[in-house]
Amino acid sequence: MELYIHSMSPPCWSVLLLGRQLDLKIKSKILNFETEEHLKEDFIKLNPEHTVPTLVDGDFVLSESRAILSYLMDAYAKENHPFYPRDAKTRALIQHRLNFDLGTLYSRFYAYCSPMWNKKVTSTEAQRDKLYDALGFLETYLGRNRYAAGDHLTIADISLVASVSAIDLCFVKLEKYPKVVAWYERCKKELQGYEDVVGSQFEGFRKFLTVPAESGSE
Ligand SMILES: N[C@@H](CCC(=O)N[C@@H](CS)C(=O)NCC(=O)O)C(=O)O
Repeated sequence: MELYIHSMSPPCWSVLLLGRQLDLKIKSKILNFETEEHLKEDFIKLNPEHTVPTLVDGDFVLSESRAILSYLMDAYAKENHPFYPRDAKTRALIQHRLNFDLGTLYSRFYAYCSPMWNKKVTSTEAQRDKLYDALGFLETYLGRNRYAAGDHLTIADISLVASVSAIDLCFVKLEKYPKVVAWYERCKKELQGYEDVVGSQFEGFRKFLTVPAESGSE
């Protein structure tokens, strides 16, 4: 299997993290965004949306990190693996959290934080407040369970921890969300290879950031 990635891409982190947990043989193909390798014809043929991560498994190609997480579980993990159990309600909760991450948490992170590296746009207070609301929703979910979708790690945690790591590295203050902080610390310890895949990227990523003075949750 080959996985097209960028090393500072949170959606790529989640797939790489799952690969580490399952010990999958995934060959990373790093795309250089500065030279627009992701816009070259060969890659567009694979993924018309030119996004990473993009997985190539034989003649099967899949983008969208959360779809890739589900696919890898179905195709390569043992039956009824705790990361993605068969039970309909558990799976529905996992899917809910993955969709919450895609449509709410990560998208609000991107709206508020991307101006820190993409200087062409600015973010608003309303966007900041929306991101805090999303962290508040995650706090509520983690008040019900120790992990995002129940009492143990699942692919929902792997996706969400990549987003929360990105939020953290953009200096958004998380202290107002103690359950999020405790869960984040727990995931960092429990996920094999977290430091290598994610933690090691913080310093390099932060070099690209211009942080607004008002950044913070008060
Ligand atoms: N929802 C997608 C987002 C993928 C995405 O936007 N990736 C960014 C990097 S973080 C990218 O490839 N950007 C390049 C582009 O859009 O041309 C996922 O989770 O895979």
